[in-house]
Amino acid sequence: MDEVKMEKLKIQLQQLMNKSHEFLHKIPPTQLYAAIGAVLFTIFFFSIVRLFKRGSSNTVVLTGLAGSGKTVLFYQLRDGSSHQGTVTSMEPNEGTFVLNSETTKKGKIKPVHIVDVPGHSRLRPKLDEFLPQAAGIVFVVDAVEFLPNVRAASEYLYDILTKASVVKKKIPLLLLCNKVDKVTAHTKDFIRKQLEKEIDKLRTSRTALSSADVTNEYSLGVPGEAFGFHQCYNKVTVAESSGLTGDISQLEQFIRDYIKA
Ligand SMILES: Nc1nc2c(ncn2[C@@H]2O[C@H](COP(=O)(O)OP(=O)(O)O)[C@@H](O)[C@H]2O)c(=O)[nH]1
Ligand SMILES: [Mg+2]
Repeated sequence: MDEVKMEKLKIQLQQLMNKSHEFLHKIPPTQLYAAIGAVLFTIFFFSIVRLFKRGSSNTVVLTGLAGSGKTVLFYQLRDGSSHQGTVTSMEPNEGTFVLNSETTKKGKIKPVHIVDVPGHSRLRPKLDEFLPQAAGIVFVVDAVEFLPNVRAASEYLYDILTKASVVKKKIPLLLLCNKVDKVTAHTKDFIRKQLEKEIDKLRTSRTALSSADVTNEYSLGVPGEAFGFHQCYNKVTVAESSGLTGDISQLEQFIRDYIKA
């Protein structure tokens, strides 16, 4: 019984083979080659696209001085709440998730990998670990307690903007002026200008120091011109937020500008 079935199947298969053979013979060879070429090209094209997709990062690094509000922002992005009082600042917070504001959207959304790296100097080597794989850097500044910290913030920002891994890959940076819910918060233009002034001062003192020293770092700005963020190799933009009230739309926009959903 089984053998008969097999025999039938064999014959059917043979017929099919013959038919396709005939069919192929009817097609002019040039058309055949063109078809094969098209198929091969398509396969090639899609493997290249896949390669690039895998290479593109979905990491955004949140950094800045301690107390600027990174951890609160991290929780706002993930959960849509500030987790007041349960926040500690001594370890990097890390997570891969779909932004809370996007969870109601339909369809597949690409999750983002957010790393909150504490500004504590002891943990700064952590930053070197995460920066090379970043698609974007968010430098958080406390817009209220800004002036007492302007020097420290500028030094930290200077270090980031001259890192080879950041400059070579032209990683975009968002200067995020946080805590704008407070009336005493400085404007983002004021903050940008003050940071530019301070970095300008650092630039002269640091190049004087390191000219004979190791120079694997990159220099900032244009020699002989006052420093401005527009001179940076990487794109630097300025925005405002309040992690406390959940006003983080400009931050989310930045993230989605560089990590397509
Ligand atoms: N008014 C106000 N306070 C904030 C805001 N974001 C954070 N804070 C407060 O600033 C302090 C430091 O926040 P945290 O997220 O721990 O800062 P981090 O050290 O950068 O992680 C906390 O007391 C927060 O409640 C904000 O948008 N507005
Ligand atoms: Mg923190």
